Amino acid sequence: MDLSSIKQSVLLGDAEATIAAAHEAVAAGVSPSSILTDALIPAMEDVGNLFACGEYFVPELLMAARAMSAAVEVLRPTLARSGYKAAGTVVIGTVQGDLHDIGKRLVAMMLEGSGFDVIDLGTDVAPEQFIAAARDNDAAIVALSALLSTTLPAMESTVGALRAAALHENLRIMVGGAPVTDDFARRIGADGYAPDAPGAAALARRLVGPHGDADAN
Ligand code: B1M
Repeated sequence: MDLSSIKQSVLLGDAEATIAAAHEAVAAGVSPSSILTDALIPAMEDVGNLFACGEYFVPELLMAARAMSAAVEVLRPTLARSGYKAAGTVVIGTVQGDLHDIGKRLVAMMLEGSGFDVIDLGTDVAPEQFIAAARDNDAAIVALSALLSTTLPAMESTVGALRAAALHENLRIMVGGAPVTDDFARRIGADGYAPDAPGAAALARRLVGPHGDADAN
């Protein structure tokens, strides 16, 4: 079955059309993992590229991510039954003292669209909460967001606490948010920094890739 209508509806940010097309594909017997890997993930990659070259802006990104999330909800029950193996679990949250969550939610949606299981802890998340969630869910990645320059120290102490907890040697930590820079990420010992949601999804895939790119900044 031609999956281009799913891809196209995500690109257009049309959630209703994406849901309908996903239902149609499932009814036609297309496997949910194929819908994800052959249509939804490539669509979000295209969205990321359009954003990177300045053709798409945050509203288009949000609409596409919403359409993609809606389709993931259609597929979720069947994906679980079909034994689809996610790229890994990402625990994400906005660091302690910071209540901004729009960009972080966008990042979470893009990560989900890239095949990760995402556990979103919300905002104002204490280091101990990140540690507990990463441990309990055997997370591959912990993703920290901060929007205030005053909460950058909380980001640094969360990275420190995660390292001190020594959960497992493959745990990767990625950071982002408006005041965060590549330099800052390196300085606090994060494994990677991404400036935006599509970049975060690409970074996460690199971090869990064959070389596990520690320091993929
Ligand atoms: Co606040 N706020 N805010 N605010 N707010 C900013 C961030 C600010 C820049 C506004 C300004 O002064 N011009 C300023 C911070 C200045 C600074 O520290 N440098 C600021 C301030 C000062 C405050 C308060 C202190 C205001 C006050 O009360 N006096 C207060 C703090 C509250 C707190 O957190 N403790 C506050 C409160 C709020 C609201 C609650 C009203 C609301 C948040 C609502 C919510 O999130 N649910 C709010 C908002 C909306 C903003 C602005 C207007 C918009 C932020 C946003 O959502 N952008 C913002 C000004 C601005 O940015 N123009 C501002 C859209 C979003 C898609 O982008 O979040 O940058 P962004 O996410 C991007 C990237 O940063 C990146 O990808 C995303 C998408 O591409 N990214 C990651 C984000 N996380 C990532 C993680 C990654 C990778 C990439 O890997 C893990």
